[in-house]
Amino acid sequence: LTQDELKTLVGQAALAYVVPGEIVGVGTGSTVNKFIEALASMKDRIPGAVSSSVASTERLRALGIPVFDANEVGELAVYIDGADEIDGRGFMVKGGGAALTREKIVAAEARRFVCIADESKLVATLGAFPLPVEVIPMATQRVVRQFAALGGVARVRLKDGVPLVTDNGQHIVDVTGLSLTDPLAFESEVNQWPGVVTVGVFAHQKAQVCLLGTSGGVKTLKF
Ligand code: DER
Repeated sequence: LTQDELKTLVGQAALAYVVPGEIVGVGTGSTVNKFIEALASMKDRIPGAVSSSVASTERLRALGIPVFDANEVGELAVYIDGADEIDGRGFMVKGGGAALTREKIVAAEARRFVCIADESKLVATLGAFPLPVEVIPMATQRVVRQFAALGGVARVRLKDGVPLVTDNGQHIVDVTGLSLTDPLAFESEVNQWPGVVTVGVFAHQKAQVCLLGTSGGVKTLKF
């Protein structure tokens, strides 16, 4: 099976976790896009969705799925999202799609985080994937220096040759050279650096379930 086929497999499998009659939390990325396509088949059985990005909102609305503002709804039963990496405890690195801040907000609203990923995302230790961190532009160089002090190399993410601007109007640095052996402590530490909006470690907002697309089918991991 190709990676695209594995993403379709887990995107469809995630429908089983959507609670009829309840608004569903929806993440961002190519795997989530497969979930959104599958969700269209259930759109008459749910009131709609809360979205973690402009990109996902556009896709949901294009399929006739109403999108609510997070402030309009209370607790969500489930949040479905992808990951750049996920370890054996359900801790994740996210932000490859530049939506990490709103993803963490919507994830925090949900009782259960169901991660959908192809098998390439499952790792023993987080940190091989360049860690996304959303920063206030004024603080970028200070944050770069602080990561350098930890042995990390932080680079401002560019789009068409200029710094990418997130849905929140901020910048992103991607950090290589880190080995995240204590994701909970690392997330707490970096999140309070001046100028950091969100660090792309999802340990405090970890996944409880991971639907992993493998050549042998969908594996359900529980954390
Ligand atoms: O940006 C994100 O956090 C996405 O969920 C990303 O981590 C996964 O995107 P993909 O499904 O396109 O690999």
